[in-house]
Amino acid sequence: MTHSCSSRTAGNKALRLAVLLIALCDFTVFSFAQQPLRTLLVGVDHRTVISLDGDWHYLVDQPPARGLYGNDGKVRDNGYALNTHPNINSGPHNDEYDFATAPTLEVPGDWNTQEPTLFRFEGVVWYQRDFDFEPRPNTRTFLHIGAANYKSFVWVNQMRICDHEGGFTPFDCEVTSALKPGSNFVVIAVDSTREVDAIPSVGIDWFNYGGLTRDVSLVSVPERFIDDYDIHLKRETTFSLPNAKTLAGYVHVVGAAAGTSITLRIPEAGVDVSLLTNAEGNAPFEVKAKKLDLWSPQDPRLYRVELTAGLDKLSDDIGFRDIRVEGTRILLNGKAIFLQGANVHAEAPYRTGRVCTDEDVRNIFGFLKDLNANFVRLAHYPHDERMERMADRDGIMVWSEIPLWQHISFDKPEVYAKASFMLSEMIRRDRNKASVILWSISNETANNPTRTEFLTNLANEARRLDSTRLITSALNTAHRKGNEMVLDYPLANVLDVVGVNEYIGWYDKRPEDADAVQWTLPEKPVLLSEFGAEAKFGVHGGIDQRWAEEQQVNVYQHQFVMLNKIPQLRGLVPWILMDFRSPGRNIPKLQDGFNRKGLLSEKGEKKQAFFLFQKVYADHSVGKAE
Ligand code: GCB
Repeated sequence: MTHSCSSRTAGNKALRLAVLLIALCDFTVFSFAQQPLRTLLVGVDHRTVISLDGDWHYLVDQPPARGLYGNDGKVRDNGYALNTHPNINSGPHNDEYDFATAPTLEVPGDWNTQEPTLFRFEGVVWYQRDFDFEPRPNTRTFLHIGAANYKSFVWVNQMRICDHEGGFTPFDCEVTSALKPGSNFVVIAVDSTREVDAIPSVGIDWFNYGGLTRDVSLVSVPERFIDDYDIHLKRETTFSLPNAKTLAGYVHVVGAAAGTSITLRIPEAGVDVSLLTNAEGNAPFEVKAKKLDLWSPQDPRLYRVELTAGLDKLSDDIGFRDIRVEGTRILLNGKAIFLQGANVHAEAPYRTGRVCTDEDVRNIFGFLKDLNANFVRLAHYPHDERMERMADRDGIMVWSEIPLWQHISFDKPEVYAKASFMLSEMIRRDRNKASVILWSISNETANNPTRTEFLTNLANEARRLDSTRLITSALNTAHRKGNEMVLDYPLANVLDVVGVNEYIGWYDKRPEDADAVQWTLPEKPVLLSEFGAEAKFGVHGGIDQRWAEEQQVNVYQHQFVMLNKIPQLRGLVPWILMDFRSPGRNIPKLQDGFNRKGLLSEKGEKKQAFFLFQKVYADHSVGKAE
């Protein structure tokens, strides 16, 4: 396996540190070795690829998954991975499986909502598909997997190609030497088993959809190819609109000798420059655009950016903007903004299941637009890249998060290594998306020194990887002194923007108690990153009747009284846009396996609270930009 990610930026040092940490950790007990971040082709959705989406044969490997794990716990390369065609009808009897006649699942897609017997299945499912391929000389080919939840083990033509841990980030495995002319096959074992030391850990409030949940493709590139680039508006010490014309970043070419020339063209911005790679194949640059319109929700301007390195050509659509914090204000292109948003899980509207199609994404953004939102928190893990693409086009600002969600083993170095790895994957995939303004490093973690050290290190890594964005986290451990809610613990010091989650009126106290609550918060921009109450669409009653739409509205109205008294409040992010599956939500007839805090039901039915926010956002009646 080629490790083509060389040391080109300070960020990469952090990445290598994470890789080293992973290498140092003894994973043999788990029979799993996370491999270093491989190429991870940036902008892969803008390349011409051979799609392997469609029907894949599958076999279920019920726990303890002896098809995948041997008695010693190690991954078996000599079982289903071989995809032999056993003698079923004649001759000596051998293996008892057969992909060729096995049923199929559609990729991308979770297995839970495709096959009723797999609805509650958490464990190992084996996927297999044949494909034709004609290798071309002087090219390299990668199998790109948009995401597979949670661990993946990949074989091509019986050769073990790679492993990956993490259910929400993409990975590439080089398959050049495994491919042959004509018919080939790929086998992927996906294990969705929850583990205490995984990220997320075992207790989650969403549905653990398993499978090859995002697009799978084969990507062929010339021997020298662009694997990574970062093209952004240069961050000056102070922002000035007339001077905001300089673009900066790097383009990295795998296999390039020092001095290899790369062209960077942005025709509509009057940029056409030749860059030279250094010994690491990296070409850092700074270039002045002749004219540049900055990206904003009002004008989500994207530029066609063309990169050429020898035979490799790639174009991407990129917006340029400046995001920073000044005191308690958030400034976009120098102007104070207030974020009017909603939380979103990657739950497909109408059909349920994991979001994986253009239509799912269009539906979600349709709801956001209808709500008059300018912001979305993509909870609690990186979503399908289509979401950020749509956000870029639609002018919706994004909070993107790694799945460090409650109950994390902060004391374990291997858990830190995983977290740092996921952070690198998330940032690498989306650093060229103008819509993404916030990287979130965690959600709701207990306040103690071990966690604070862990998250401080992670925040520092995020900053090293990307110094152009703001770092945040959703905190829920404010302590109460009478009517005062005080959030004063040290983690807030390392964040640019502080996310506060609270459920006064639902988990905590009565809705009207919010009116008297006074918050003591850090002198930083604060987002109410979660607040809300459950209501079942169609249930009506008094304002104090639990599950009634009227009560959900009542909770929010009292919240607004409280929130209007927080001077540094810079955003509203109700929990949550749409009801979502969560197997722990077991109140029959009301929840039926869904968290009902949505402003809409999973069928897209608008509850009264949806209209409340629609109006508040249209009138800008809660919260101020400065
Ligand atoms: C929270 C969590 C979120 C849950 C939500 C709830 O604090 O961050 O993941 O789904 O509360 O509904 O309980």
